[in-house]
Amino acid sequence: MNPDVYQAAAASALTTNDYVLEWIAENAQRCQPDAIEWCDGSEAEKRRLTDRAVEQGVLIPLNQKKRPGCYLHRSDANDVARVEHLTFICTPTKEEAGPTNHWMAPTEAYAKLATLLEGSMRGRTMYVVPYVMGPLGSPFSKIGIELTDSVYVALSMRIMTRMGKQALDLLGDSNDFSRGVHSMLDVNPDRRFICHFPEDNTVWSVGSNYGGNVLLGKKCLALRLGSYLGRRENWMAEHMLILGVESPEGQTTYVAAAFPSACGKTNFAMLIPPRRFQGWRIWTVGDDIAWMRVGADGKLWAINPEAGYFGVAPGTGPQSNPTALRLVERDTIFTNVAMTEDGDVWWEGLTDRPPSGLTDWHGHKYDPASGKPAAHPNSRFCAPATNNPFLSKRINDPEGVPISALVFGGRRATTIPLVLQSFNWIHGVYMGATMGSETTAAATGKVGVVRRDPMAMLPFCGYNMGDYFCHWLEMRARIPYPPKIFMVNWFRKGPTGSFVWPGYGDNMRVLKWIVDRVLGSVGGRETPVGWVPREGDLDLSGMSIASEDFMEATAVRPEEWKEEIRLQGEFFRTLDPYMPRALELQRELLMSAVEMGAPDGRGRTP
Ligand code: GTP
Ligand code: SPV
Ligand code: MN
Repeated sequence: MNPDVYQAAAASALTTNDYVLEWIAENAQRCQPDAIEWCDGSEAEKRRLTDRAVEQGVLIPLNQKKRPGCYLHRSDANDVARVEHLTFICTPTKEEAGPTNHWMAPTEAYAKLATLLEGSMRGRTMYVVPYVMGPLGSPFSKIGIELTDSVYVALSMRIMTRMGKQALDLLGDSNDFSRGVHSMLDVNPDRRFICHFPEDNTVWSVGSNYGGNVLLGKKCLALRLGSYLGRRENWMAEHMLILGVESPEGQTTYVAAAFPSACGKTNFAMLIPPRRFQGWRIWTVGDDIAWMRVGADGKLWAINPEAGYFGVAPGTGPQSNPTALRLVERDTIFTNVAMTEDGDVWWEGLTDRPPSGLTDWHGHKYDPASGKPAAHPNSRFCAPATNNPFLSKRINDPEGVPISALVFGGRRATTIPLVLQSFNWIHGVYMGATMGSETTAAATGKVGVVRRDPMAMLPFCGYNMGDYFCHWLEMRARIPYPPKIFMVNWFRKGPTGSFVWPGYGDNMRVLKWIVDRVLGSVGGRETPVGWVPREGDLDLSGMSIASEDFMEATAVRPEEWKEEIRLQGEFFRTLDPYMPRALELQRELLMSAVEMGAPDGRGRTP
């Protein structure tokens, strides 16, 4: 490398931290950038980087009258989602990564990626992106630095995290920061690897420029490294939204919910209650990730480590998520959505029919007769949390918020009722551990097949899934006042193949039942597999749902459950010999209960 490049970088350094400076020198030596630029997080820097991205064609300015500060990015057509088969947990032994993760030995992974990174930034700028995950000054928070040759990543990290000099100021001369190295290389799937080194608090990501693969604070640090650190340090890093339910009397109950990718977290976190629930408000704390630990009061407390939303665009419309539409009115980077004639954005579900004169996500003229979507099914918006009119006031609270209920949910056409309350913590952990969901476009691969996705963490757990279950079970002893645990399913289908529950805003009715169960103020029906609301327990007023649809939505059918529990057992066997015995015993208990239960599935009434 031209030594001047590093000299110049050292001279403009935003820190005197030798650990940071040495690490940058080492990576600059390897990647050979033409320039090194420290990101301070300022407005001037945002303008400069945005102008540069536009010049390079990385960002396309949208209609600035309609969408001030908004830009469109079109990713490479082969680089549109997370790549789980190219994502590796690089622990010293394969056992530590466990049977659900792809594993590479650390020495092998470092060597392989070092070769790929050799000279990878020639002709490019290396951006030094310091960031904080979590509120500044919170005991929960973690500091990371990402070195990247993508201006799109630098600008997106600015939205998604508390990015800039403040992170380095907080770090001081400490060595306790997460080290991320990212190079797009030539965006070639054959040279694409996302490697995590939990023991070194390090991630190296090459060959992609897409979302969860490259915004290293998000899935890589906040979930994969985070879950590993959480186990070591007795806290939990979860793929969960966090919301506050405020009653008309002004009492707020906080709920965290884990749904797999593209299964409704952002929508649920921004729910607008139906008219019937006048005076009720849902406040968003987070829409994707929760870091939770036990507070001095013995409750479980959560923060959202992120500062923005990287949300799914398709399906976001004025009916489904009006709040999200307000989020993306300004200062938003869109990826792989379609563009209208007048430089606005469009995606399937924004309006009933595509406007004429659309440009599709590839940048070609859109032909509605093609049968293909105009926006990629995993197209996304990246918007600052401060755009959210219903952002929780507690968003920067260093202590976070106390969690009263944990909710697990998947996309299941059959079997799983609208809502189910667990009998106790172990049963709740069992519900999370056996979660299944039909696959979506958020990851590459076949869409629509049921796969087990424990706690929605299958792609994000940074260590052995069996040990992760143990960690969940062991947390019970550390939480004197644990949250109640529930399971939901917005996606059950009737005999005609359509959803039996309308979902979206009407999910408020289920949320209200959950909150009331926590407060102990509403009844339910005990079934062999948990508690469900009876028809009168759920407030259905002001909505049109046929009684048989409600019965279908909440039905617990022994025949379906016997098969479900059998399949859950099959999944557990794939985790042997790491499965905790408590969960297998819970499974057997549920199976016996189902076998003994009332054949009509009606169970007992309290
Ligand atoms: P990630 O960002 O990938 O983690 O996804 P997410 O869990 O935040 O999912 P999101 O809220 O973006 O929703 C994904 C898709 O599910 C969208 O197309 C929504 O329209 C759809 N969806 C969300 N909530 C509901 C619901 O209650 N019912 C139905 N039928 N669909 C829903
Ligand atoms: C997910 O897939 O769960 C996401 C999007 O939230 S990504 O950041 O690409 O992982
Ligand atoms: Mn997610």
